[in-house]
Order: sequence, then structure tokens, then C-alpha cells
Amino acid sequence: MQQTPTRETPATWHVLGAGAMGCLWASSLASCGNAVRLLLREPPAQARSLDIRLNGLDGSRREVQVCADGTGDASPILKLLACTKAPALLPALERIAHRIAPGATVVLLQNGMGFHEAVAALLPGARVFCALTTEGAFREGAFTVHHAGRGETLLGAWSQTDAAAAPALAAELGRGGLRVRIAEDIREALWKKLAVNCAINPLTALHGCPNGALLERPALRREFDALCAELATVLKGLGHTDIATSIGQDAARVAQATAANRSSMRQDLEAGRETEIAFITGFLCERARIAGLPCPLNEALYGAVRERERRAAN
Ligand code: KPL
Repeated sequence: MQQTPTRETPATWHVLGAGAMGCLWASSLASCGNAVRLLLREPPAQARSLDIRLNGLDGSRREVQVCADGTGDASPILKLLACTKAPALLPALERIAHRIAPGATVVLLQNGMGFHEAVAALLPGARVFCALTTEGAFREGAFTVHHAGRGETLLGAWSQTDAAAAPALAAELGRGGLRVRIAEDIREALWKKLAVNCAINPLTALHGCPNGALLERPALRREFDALCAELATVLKGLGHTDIATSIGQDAARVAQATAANRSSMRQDLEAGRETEIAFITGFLCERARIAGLPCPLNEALYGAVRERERRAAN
């Protein structure tokens, strides 16, 4: 008897967050034939179509049509790509948790750590994947994104039980042209990125300087080196020996490669937005505290960034 071949049924991709990353990914997914629905912080009363304007790497300008879910939309979500900033992630997921179908694919594309466990607990029936990206994109206006630098996205399953699904998911996410690669160990990759962000982001945010100044200005260089030395000790104590060994070089390499950039934390602080400090330095300090490892420099940076956020909010 002939068997009916089983086909992957294409499902709509819901994209949470319409910042630079949300718009870049939504336009990439839509450009290769996926139905894409944006989940906005302030949804329209009724679902409506909207155009994402994409200014591409090659100078091209394109408009890609997607749909924004309305306030009353209750259709099940089978595939979700979450592109909000880390502090906004859990509140946003809590608002739509009732729509996320059992077995749904949920991809988390945030800086930092400490929220993956909470997402897995909030959505016990979902398959949770983590992604890290070096794509360069910035928002030029509402639903207008400039793809400024070609990078790559690392993907891995949060739970080992979902690891087998990662290659097909990577292929699907990469079909629109963004490069997606499977991480051998996504948790270690998250730690490595976290360590580099701990070294660069709070210092550049507090000093209001570009990333490269951490290497070029002697007083900043001393602070940066001392911070990297503390990070190395803490990371080693937490069992991340490889990351500990190379954190000084890795952070310097990234600061050099992004010398003219304003770190994301500096941008957030200067714009009066909540930063991701709780999910970067705050997460590291918490893990260090639990393990009984002192980290006074990181604690001080955490407190200073929090204080500046508070002052900006008043
Ligand atoms: O990831 C970054 C960020 O700004 O959040 C770095 C690597 C520091 C580049 O600016």
C-alpha cells in the first residue's frame, strides 16, 4: 500500500516585538512565503496589514507586508519568535500565554540570561529554543529597519529533549536569507555572550563612551582590565573554565570590532529606557552570590546602572 507522505504543515509565525530585530526577522520570514503576524505592545483594535520597510545591506529598499494582531485576536500560536528586550519578555509572554498551543515552537532572541527558566515554567507545553544574534540592525522609524551589518544567529534548544528539532528550525529560520547556525552548546554560548556584555555594557553605559574607548582611554582600560580579571575569577568559580580563560581577550576583541558602536545598554540608558542590567550583570552577581563568590566590581556596576535608571525615571 502506498503511504501518504507526511508534509510539514506551514504555520503562521508570530513575532513578538517590533523593534529593529522584530522587524528584521518578520520581514525575513515573510519574504520567503511565511504568513507573519506581529504581536505589538499596543495592538490595534482590529487585525490589520502593515508594511515593514527594510533598508537592506546592499542599499536596497523593500516593503514587506505582514499583519498585526488585533486586541481581540485569540487564534492559537504555533510558532513564536520573541524579539522584545529582556525586561519586557515575561510580561509580554504572560499576556499571550493562553494562546500558545501545546507543542508550540518558541524562539527567544534576547540578550542576557535568567529568563529562560521562567519562560520554560510559564509555557510547560512549549518547545523553547534560544537564539543569539550578531546581525546589525537599527530602527529608523516605526516599522522601518536598517539592516546595517551581516551577522549570524546561533540557535539551540533550551531543553535537551527538543534538540533534535533544532536543525529543521534553523533551516526554516534561515530560509529568508539570514544566516542561522546550530550551537553545539547554546547554554555555554549564552554564558560567553553574557560575560562579554558584563565587561562592555555597564562601563560604556555609565561613562557614555563608545565601546572602543574601553581600550583606548588609559583610565577606562584599567577599569576594563580589572573587571575582566574579576569576571575570570567568578566564571572559573562557577565552572565556566574556558570562558574564564579567554574573557579578557574575547571582550577586548569585541570592543575593538565594535569600537565606534554605542552599546545597547548605553543606548537604553541615554534614551531613559530600562536597561538589561538585571539580566546581564545582575544575573552574574546572583549566581556568584549563590556560589559564595565575591564580585564587588560587578555589584558596584549593577548598583550604579540601577541608580542611573531610577534617576532617569524621575
Ligand atoms: O552586544 C553588545 C551590546 O551592545 O549589547 C556589544 C557586543 C557590546 C556590542 O555593542
